[in-house]
Amino acid sequence: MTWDQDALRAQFCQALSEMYKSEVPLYGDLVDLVRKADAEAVKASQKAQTADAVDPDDVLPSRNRVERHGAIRLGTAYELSTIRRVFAVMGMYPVGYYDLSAAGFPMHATAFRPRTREALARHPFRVFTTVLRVELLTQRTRDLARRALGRRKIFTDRLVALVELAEKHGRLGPDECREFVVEGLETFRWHSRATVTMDEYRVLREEHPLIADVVSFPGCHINHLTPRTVDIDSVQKMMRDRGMPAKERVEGPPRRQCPILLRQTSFKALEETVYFRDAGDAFVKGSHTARFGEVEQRGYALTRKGRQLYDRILLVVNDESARRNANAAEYETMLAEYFKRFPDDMAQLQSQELAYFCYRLTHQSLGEVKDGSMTLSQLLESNTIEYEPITYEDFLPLSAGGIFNSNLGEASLSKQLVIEADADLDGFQRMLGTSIMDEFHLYERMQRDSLENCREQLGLDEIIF
Ligand code: OOG
Ligand code: NI
Repeated sequence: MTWDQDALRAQFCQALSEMYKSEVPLYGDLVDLVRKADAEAVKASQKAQTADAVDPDDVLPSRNRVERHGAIRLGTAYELSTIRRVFAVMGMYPVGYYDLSAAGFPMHATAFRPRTREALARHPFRVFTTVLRVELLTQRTRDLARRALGRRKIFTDRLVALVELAEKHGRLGPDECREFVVEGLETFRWHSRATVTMDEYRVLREEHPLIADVVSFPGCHINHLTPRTVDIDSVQKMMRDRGMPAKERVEGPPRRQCPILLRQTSFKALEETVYFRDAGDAFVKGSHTARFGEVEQRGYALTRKGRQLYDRILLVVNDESARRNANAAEYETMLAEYFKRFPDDMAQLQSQELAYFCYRLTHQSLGEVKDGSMTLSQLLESNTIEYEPITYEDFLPLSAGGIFNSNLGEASLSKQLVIEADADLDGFQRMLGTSIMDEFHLYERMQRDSLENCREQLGLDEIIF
């Protein structure tokens, strides 16, 4: 068998999904709802063509069915740089920097994910990975965190050995791949026995619930695993109809003809029984709230210009809804109203350079050879070239913030300190041991490569964008 990173990533994600299903059965229910909602959405859009039952698997791109993102929270530079090496074995690399301090979280993050169109199409597994900024904690909490984190080991020795092997040989054999999945799962597994005492947990929690979640356990349990749907409003309705503890509204942009970026909703974190050490090293029963369920719908990747427009509109909506103390329904109305400023038409998104697209030759143009240079709009007008939107493969910190908030309630002694902190990309990259790739750069490259392909096939010297 040949070395296939994409297959290893797919296997790992599948195994993680099975593990999480057994840990959090509500996650399994949510995956079922997504399947139902997608089947209905596909059926509705095909009603004109056929009266037969449709299987969404036959209609949706295969990646949609298996697509998941997860999230983990780490404590130290060693943990971050090691998880980077683990993910690299599966073809997942750090893309994008997310500063969460502005929302009051003493953490920053990146997303590990595949980078190329081909790898994303084969399996787009991604993991949002945050790391604690200990320098933003109060002295007492910092000491506690350092002590607890210094004692734990979140990777098995065998996993680290397999990573070293993969780095040395540039591949793993079939047996090693199977072992890698088994050993890797251990890092993400839930542990109900805390490494701290209940008093220590309380101190951590009082400063911020997320600090307690990062510091108190022997592993970095996956805190949610998110399936992708094509109709999030329908999933949201189903969740609420079934009495799942769903959030009041879907986060992110409103429903549109041309979906952009990312829309997400979630059900609230579960209260779970955990055991804390007491002074005599026996275990006492307590509880912890961290793991939740989430679902996402992905739309077009926006250019910097598009993203700025999106951020501006959202800021106005958030300001105004805060001023008016708007409820969920009022917020929804405001969102729809203000987003009328964001073109909802594929041709406008393309011509105004608000979103990224992949270009290709139309059927009628195949084989045609032209000379010299032509502008992209000439080629579009003459129906020589067509385009399709590039999917947004990243995250939305603001909506992540919303999800964090809804799951963790009120908090924080040192919140002001955190909110006033600056982003620290350099510090993050030092902990990571490598640099982070800029997500806009990746989308731009996909767009450019697709145009370059067209240019070559048409035999042109240049396509003027
Ligand atoms: C990460 C939250 C970020 C998302 O979907 O935006 C995230 C966390 O809760 O640790 O997963
Ligand atoms: Ni998420």
